[in-house]
Amino acid sequence: MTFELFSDGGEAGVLALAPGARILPAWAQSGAESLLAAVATVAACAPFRQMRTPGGRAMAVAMTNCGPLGWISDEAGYRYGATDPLTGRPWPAMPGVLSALAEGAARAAGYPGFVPDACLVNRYLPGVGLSRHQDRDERDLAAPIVSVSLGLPAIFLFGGLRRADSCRRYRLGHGDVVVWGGPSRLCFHGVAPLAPGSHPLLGPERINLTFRRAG
Ligand code: MD6
Ligand code: FE
Repeated sequence: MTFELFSDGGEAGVLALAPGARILPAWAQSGAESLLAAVATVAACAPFRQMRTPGGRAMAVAMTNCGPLGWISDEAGYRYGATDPLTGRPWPAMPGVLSALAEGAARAAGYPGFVPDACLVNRYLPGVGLSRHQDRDERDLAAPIVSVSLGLPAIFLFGGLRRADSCRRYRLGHGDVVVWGGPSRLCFHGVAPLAPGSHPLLGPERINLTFRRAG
């Protein structure tokens, strides 16, 4: 692995991915079952669906959202909206166990006072990945993103501020949390197609939660 031990006053066990971006290994592991129960309540109201890219193709990753705002992709582009286009209802409220986890992880990574207003839930199956992109649809780029990985491990590809910059590879396993902001907030990143496997809690799935300050 290419992790470096965080060396400028961070807590033991916190790893620096890049300036402003940190991995909290296994941070969410002990609470994973309650996080997954919360995700199930969200998905019961706002089902996982494969959104369309602006080019009209179905995304391989299945997504849903909770919180006041949800991330949406369709032929009209990428944006945040308060209404689930599938159900016509507001996105389900963000369960307290999710917002509390995001706030605590952000604090531990040096971003106190993080109050997310959007939680994007991504579901991957073996063979599914996410192509390289920047997260720049959020109005408040000063706030970090908190990313929680559950279930099957994935290789997270982390590049630089230009699309052409080469990527480093990090394995994100069940319960690992990435907190990402400051100078690396707009770095390109993606997820390599998942390897086949089965996780004790989730079976052949990876769930990723990303908490943002979008509005
Ligand atoms: C994923 N994550 O890990 C996709 N974006 O499934 C992201 O695209 C992401 O993990 C911004 C910050 C952290 C992330
Ligand atoms: Fe992203």
